[in-house]
Amino acid sequence: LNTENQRLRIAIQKSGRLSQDSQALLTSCGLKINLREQRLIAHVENMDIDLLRVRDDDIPGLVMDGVCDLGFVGENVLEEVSLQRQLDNETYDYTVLARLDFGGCRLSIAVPQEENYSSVKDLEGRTIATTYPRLLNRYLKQNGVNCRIVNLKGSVEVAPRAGLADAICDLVSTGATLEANGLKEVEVIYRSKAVLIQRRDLADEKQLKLIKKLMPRIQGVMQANE
Ligand code: PRT
Ligand code: ZN
Repeated sequence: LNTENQRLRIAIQKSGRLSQDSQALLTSCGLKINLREQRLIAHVENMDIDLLRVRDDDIPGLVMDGVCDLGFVGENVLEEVSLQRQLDNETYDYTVLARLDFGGCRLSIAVPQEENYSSVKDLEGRTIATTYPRLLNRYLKQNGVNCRIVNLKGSVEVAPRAGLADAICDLVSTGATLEANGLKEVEVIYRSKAVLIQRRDLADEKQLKLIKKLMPRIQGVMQANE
């Protein structure tokens, strides 16, 4: 795959919590985006940039493999993928260009409300359901606790009620989802925001120049939002 001398490729989430804010930020930076709802690729009309619209989980890998030049993604997904790729002996290099002012959330452990809980040691020997097995495993190791981790891609919050797990480790923003499922937040294991990342081996002069032009605009938009 020849990535020299071509349009800058930016990976963004196709539809989800980061899509609107990522697109709005780029639009505020002056990009005229020609969005056709179902298309994988959206061309930027006034700059040599293409947007690749994908699942958020695919964004870190696309950047780390050098298939996309930049990507907007949550640090939670970035760190999880990065840990997994280290274990799989795959490349996991990237550069963070900016920490953004959206997509804020925390990855937390929650247990049933009626449970007595005083410290992380109470989780010893328990089963925890999560979509973030690597981040959870790192946290448990650092705290010297042994648990069984059940990997679920969705509906994590119903796992305790369904008898699949004693506790969960999931993203929280307002806490309403935990509350609605009879759970309480007991440990925050990771705080996340959306970030803009760049692939490590980007060397094309034109593309680097374009990024140099974009970055002050992004910083400017974020300052104006403060
Ligand atoms: O389809 P695709 O795979 O691209 O999307 P997705 O469904 O995997 O991700 P999406 O769109 O839900 O979230 C994308 C990113 O937004 C996450 O990786 C986080 O970085 C960030 N983010 C910020 C959140 C939340 N806040 C959040 N609250 N992601 C998910 N949630 C969910 C959480 O999983 C739980 O189900 O919202 C619920 C909790 O919210 P509260 O407000 O009830 O606490
Ligand atoms: Zn996802």
